[in-house]
Amino acid sequence: MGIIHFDRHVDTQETDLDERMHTCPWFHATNIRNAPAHNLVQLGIGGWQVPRQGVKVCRERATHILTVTDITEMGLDAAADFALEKALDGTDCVYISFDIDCIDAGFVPGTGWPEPGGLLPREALYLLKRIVREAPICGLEVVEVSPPYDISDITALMATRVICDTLAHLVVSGQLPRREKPAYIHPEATPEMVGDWR
Ligand SMILES: [Mn+2]
Repeated sequence: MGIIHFDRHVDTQETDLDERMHTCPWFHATNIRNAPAHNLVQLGIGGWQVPRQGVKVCRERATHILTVTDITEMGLDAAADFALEKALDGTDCVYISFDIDCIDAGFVPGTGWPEPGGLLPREALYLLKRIVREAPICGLEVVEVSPPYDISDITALMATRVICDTLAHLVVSGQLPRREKPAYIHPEATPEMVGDWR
């Protein structure tokens, strides 16, 4: 599988304070044969509040990084094209990891490492739309939402939007059915009520 990773941070160092932590998942994930580093695409990188060891690992393993500046300069569609091309090169499907801090701190205060200068919500949602609609998706995770730090639930709402948009794009692209098959269909139910299942 390819991995498309939305984040301000690369999260590719082996350990952090001698432990495997939330700064380390892609070091270990890309050690798995089914998830080669050359199919790891990292979108929105550019936060300052992380150690630099991960950058060295990205260079050694040749992961694909688009910073927020890269995405802004090349345009959203070119960035989506790049992500899809690299993540799908020789793979069967794409796993999406969405760290909420890829979005500018002004929109997502409820996270452990809020970073200024991130993606706008509409930019992140557009990239997500292109990716989910055009790639076979095998999974999505949304990480780093911290309700105790949140204000008026805006971070939680953003995370929920990412999940619900993904589900909707899976339906539109035919990867999920339009309607779950009802457990029971009343004999007098109309097609509008039960969909195509009868
Ligand atoms: Mn992060």
